[in-house]
Amino acid sequence: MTAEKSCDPSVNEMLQIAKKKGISTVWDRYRAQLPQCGFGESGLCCRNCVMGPCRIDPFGDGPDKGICGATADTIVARNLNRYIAAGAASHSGHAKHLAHVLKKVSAGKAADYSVRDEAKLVAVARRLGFETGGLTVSEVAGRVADAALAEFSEREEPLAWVESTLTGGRLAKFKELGVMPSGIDAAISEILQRTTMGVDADPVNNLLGGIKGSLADYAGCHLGTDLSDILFGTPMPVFSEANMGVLKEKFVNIALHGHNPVVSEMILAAAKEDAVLDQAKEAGAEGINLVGICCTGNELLMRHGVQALTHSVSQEMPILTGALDAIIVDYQCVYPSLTTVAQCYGTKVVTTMGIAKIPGAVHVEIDEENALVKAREIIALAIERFKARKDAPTFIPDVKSSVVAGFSTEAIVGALAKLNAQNPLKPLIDSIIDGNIQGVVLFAGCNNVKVPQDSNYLAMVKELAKRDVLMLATGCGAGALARHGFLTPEATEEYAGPGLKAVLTAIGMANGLGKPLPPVLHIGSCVDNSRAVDIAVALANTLGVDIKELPVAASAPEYMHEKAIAIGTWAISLGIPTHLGVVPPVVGSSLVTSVLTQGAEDILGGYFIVETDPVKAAEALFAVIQKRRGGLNLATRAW
Ligand code: BF8
Ligand code: SF4
Repeated sequence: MTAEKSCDPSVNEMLQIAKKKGISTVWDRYRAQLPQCGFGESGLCCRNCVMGPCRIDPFGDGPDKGICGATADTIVARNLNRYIAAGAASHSGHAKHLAHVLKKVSAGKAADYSVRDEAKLVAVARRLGFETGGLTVSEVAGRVADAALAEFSEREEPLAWVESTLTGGRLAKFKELGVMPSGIDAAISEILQRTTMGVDADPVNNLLGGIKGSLADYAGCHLGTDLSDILFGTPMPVFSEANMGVLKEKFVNIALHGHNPVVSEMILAAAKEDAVLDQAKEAGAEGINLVGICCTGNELLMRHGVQALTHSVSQEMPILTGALDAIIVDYQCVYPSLTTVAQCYGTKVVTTMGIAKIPGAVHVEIDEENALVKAREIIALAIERFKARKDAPTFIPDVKSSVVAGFSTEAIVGALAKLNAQNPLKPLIDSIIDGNIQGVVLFAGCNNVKVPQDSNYLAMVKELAKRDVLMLATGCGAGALARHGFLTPEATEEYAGPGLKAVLTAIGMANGLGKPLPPVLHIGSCVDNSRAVDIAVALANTLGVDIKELPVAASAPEYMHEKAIAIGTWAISLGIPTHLGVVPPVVGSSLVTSVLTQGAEDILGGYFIVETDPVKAAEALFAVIQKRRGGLNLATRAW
């Protein structure tokens, strides 16, 4: 029964408790929704004006047009665009927040924050074409922050974070298609306009608008990565652990959840202060144990080795241990149900952002000007809850895996430089050419209640690893693989094919690890999918080809969020074939479906592969890699 819900043993342990106590979880609420609306599932429901809602009968028995005359193709394309706009608003809202922090840092107005990575600041400034000689760190930070903020509104020229980070071939393609965004917010607002009643009824033109919106999302993601690295440090390899076994009964356990390191970095800083620790000890705790959920967790894991508690669909579960004293959230992917479950246990749910409040939570607003003071206040709430529960029994599953994370682009290049200091990419390129590495697949995205948690990731990684495919992972996908021990040298020993194992061992040994690198490199949170692009662009430029010719692919095997749809769309636009393990809500239009899964290949080089069977999906991605190897005149292999 529970295996249908999750492959994670600690989640299944918690589900038993939920059942015993009659606590409703995401899986119960999913069941209550079944059967889900077929019109919504196929993208055929339009609510874009109040003459509606309108729905198109996919079987041709009912209406074939909305009241205004919009067809199935129009409605499906418009709905897809709105997902993309919402995804882009989320990623870029996160980036804009960071840009404001950097701006305040440069003006001396956010004393708790600083530029922790000056080298990255200078690298980003130079990439944008700024002279940095003779300028102070604050001055350079101010210019980068201004350039970042200027990305949002309408400008006369294309987005700097698109133009300065992609291959010439991609930029030429986007100009040819007229999809280069000239402002992130402008692109989002353009989608909202063109999809209102009576504007863009042409489905293909709408899809081009969606591509433009997705490129705005890409810019937001890349900005998010760059600015986080500048403010909080560029990740370098770290060792840590993942899963609910990281909770400690005798500690004040605090989970940090959401996306933006702006809040969680302050909680981390406050938790290290002697006075705060003393407060915890006075309450009878041995210390403060910070752990991460979802992408905030990824940000902390990547930069500080903070242990990962759980991800995405299982975010309610750690509360059932009784040992979680507080969940501090910023925004995005936070289930409102957390407060309902928390009420049964006394766990404090603390919201921190004005745009993201939850009924039943305590709200402590964190501004850049008061961040540390507020962080201390929030930790005090967690300590208070610890005091109340310290003599009560806890049920912490004895389940955790070790993890190696922290593979920023800089960290990967640094590790490769130990093999070839002059030309760090050469060992990787040589391995792809000689076939020890067949290609590279990026795993991204979420868990989705419609898929047994983690099952698709696990099956696909096993299939691809044994066929010598190197993998990267972000977001809750990386989290899934972390919880199941796939981000370890031991996983390379167990699952990698001989070629991949040899390469990862050579890199691991050259870096003093004494063991291979993991078969899947954790490159960060969901905005950090931009790191995968940086690697692909560097490979393409070194080889003198475009991204659409590289033996690379992506997979979102259990995605659910609008952000993931935006990322998937820019991935195919960048020329990366992208697998979706959950059927997207577009099947109500055969035109839109065929453009996204077939036509896009001719136009963009990338396209979606929709496959719910993970082994078949892995086979499809391997076939993509082989086709592209053939295109580069490299030796190919059968499945
Ligand atoms: O931005 S993978 S569930 S946490 S949307 Fe959300 Fe999905 Fe997780 Fe990260 Ni990405
Ligand atoms: Fe119906 Fe057209 Fe209004 Fe959509 S925009 S709800 S299809 S009338």
